[in-house]
Amino acid sequence: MKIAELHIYSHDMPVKNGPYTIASSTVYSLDTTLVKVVADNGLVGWGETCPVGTTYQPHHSKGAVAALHEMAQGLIGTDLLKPVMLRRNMDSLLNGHRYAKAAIDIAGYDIMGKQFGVRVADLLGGAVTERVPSYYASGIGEPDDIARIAEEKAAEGFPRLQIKIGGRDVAIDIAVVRKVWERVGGRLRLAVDANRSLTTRDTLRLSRECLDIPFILEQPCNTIEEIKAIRGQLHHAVFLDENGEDLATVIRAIGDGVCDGFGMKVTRIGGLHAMATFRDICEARSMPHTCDDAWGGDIIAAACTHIGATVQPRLNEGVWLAQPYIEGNFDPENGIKIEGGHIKLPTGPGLGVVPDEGLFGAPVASF
Ligand code: 0XW
Ligand code: MG
Repeated sequence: MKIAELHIYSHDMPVKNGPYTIASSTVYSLDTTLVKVVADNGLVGWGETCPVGTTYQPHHSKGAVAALHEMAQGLIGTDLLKPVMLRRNMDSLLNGHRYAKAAIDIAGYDIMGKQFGVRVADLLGGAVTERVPSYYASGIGEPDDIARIAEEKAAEGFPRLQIKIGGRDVAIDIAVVRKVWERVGGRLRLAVDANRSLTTRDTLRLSRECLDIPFILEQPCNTIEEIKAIRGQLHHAVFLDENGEDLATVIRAIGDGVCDGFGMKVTRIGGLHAMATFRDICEARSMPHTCDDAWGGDIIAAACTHIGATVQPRLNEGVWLAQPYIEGNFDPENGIKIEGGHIKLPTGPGLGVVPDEGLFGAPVASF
């Protein structure tokens, strides 16, 4: 079963009740990139990659389109039943750009699932749950506003809340964390995500002044080196997110004892094949982790949900979806939704979602 056609689409998604603000970016609308892969037996698979703006990671939407453009012609004829070969072929055509390659990898899994009549979760090792835990991520906000959101999300059934901090006086961030804990302490698990923005000085102060609050400190500083320098003085578990750039870095970070877990993005690591390897590395060292992406619609949401369904429950920190910030779904029938803080694993073959491609207009390129 070989790649016969490849179509690239760009689609603009305004942020519902936007903008969405994190320390590294403020975004009003996100430009997602979709790929439709058609196999020589007529089966169709979809992939998606959607950087959350231009400063969150070294990824941007125009870069995704350009990278896909660069590889597309050389991918025609590649065997879709051999995901390792597909990855090697992509690497032979373009160095790096895992976030763009991920869209092809996801489309490949979608087609493979359809060919064998099984779900992507089962191709990735097997679902351990049909109801995948999610978590809610706030934007940057004032203590009362974020505490109100925390209260709402706890009531909705989210098992975990990620509070965004950074880009201002750390005293305000400390007040946010304390207010949230006062309101919902013990009702959901907390992660405090600075998105690379804190100095080591402010990270130490945050941890020291919130000694009694059991949160995870996510990506506090810009580099692994900064985190490593203060790791021994912190009172909180540390997760890497943006710094977990590839499998080699993940292995190095675990080996160096720099972190206690990861926020991981399916596209950053290179797609579902690499994500399954990451999951297994984490399992070997008992590292909890998320299975997220930075943004995007039903295709990437389904991909994250499928891999998230295969993670051992004690290590599963949840699947974050942009869905609460997006109006509508690409798939009007089986679109991915968070209900009661959890996501129902789609039942159809492959990703189990079929986008209404009329939403995307004409492809920006076809091969
Ligand atoms: C909360 N997320 C998963 C979504 C935003 O893109 C940022 C990200 C994170 O944890 O950094
Ligand atoms: Mg993060």
